Amino acid sequence: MLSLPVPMVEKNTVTLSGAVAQKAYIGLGSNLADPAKQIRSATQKIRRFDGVREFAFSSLYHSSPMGPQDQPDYINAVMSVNTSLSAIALLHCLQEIENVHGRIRTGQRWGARTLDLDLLIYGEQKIDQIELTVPHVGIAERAFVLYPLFEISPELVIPGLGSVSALIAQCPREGLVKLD
Ligand code: A4P
Ligand code: MG
Repeated sequence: MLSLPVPMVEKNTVTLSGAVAQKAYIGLGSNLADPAKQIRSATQKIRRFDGVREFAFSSLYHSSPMGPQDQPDYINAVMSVNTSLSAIALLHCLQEIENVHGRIRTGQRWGARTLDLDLLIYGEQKIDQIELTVPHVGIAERAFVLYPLFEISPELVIPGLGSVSALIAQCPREGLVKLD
C-alpha cells in the first residue's frame, strides 16, 4: 500500500479513521540503571504504540535531583507525538512502559526511579483529576522540563500557563546540562 508522509499538525486534526488527533508532550526522567539507556529505550517503545505517530525528541539533559538529595542525578528528555489515543489511554500506555522498565513505587515522594513518564501536555486540554492532571503539575517551575520543551517547540503555549519562552525567562537553568 502506498504510504504518504503526513504533515505535522499544531492544532487538533481528524485522522483517516475519524478520531481527533492531539499533539501531546511526554516528559521522560530516570536516575537508576543506566538512565540514558532507559530513556532511549522508552522513546522507542512509545514510537511503536498504535495510535501514536510523528515524533520530535529533545536532547538528553543532566541535572541534580529535585527533592531528596540522597539519590543519583537525573537524565531527562521530552518528546512530542501526534496521537489519536485519549489522554487517559496514553497515560495507561506510559505506565505500562514504566512497569516494563522495572519501576518500583516505594511511596517516597520524588524518590529514585528507573523510569518516569509524565504526560506533560495533551492538546489544549486542561484536566484536573487525581489520576491525570494536565498540564502536569510543576511544569512551570522545572528547568528539566521547560528547557527540553523549548528545544523542540520554541513557540509552544502551555494551556493556562502561557508561552514556554516566557516561563523559561522566569526559570533559572541552574545545573541543567544538555548532553547531546
Ligand atoms: N498523574 C497525574 N497526572 C499525571 C500526569 N500528567 N502524568 C498520576 C503522569 N502521571 C500523572 O505518579 C503518581 C500518580 O500521578 C500516578 O498514579 C498518575 O496517575 P508516579 O509516576 O507514580 O509518581 P511520581 O512520578 O513519583 O510522582 P510525581 O509527583 O508526579 O513526581 P514527579 O513530578 O514526576 O517528580 N529531579 C530531576 N532532576 N529530574 C526529574 O525528572 N523527577 C522527580 C519526580 C523528582 N526529582 C527529579 C525528577
Ligand atoms: Mg511521574
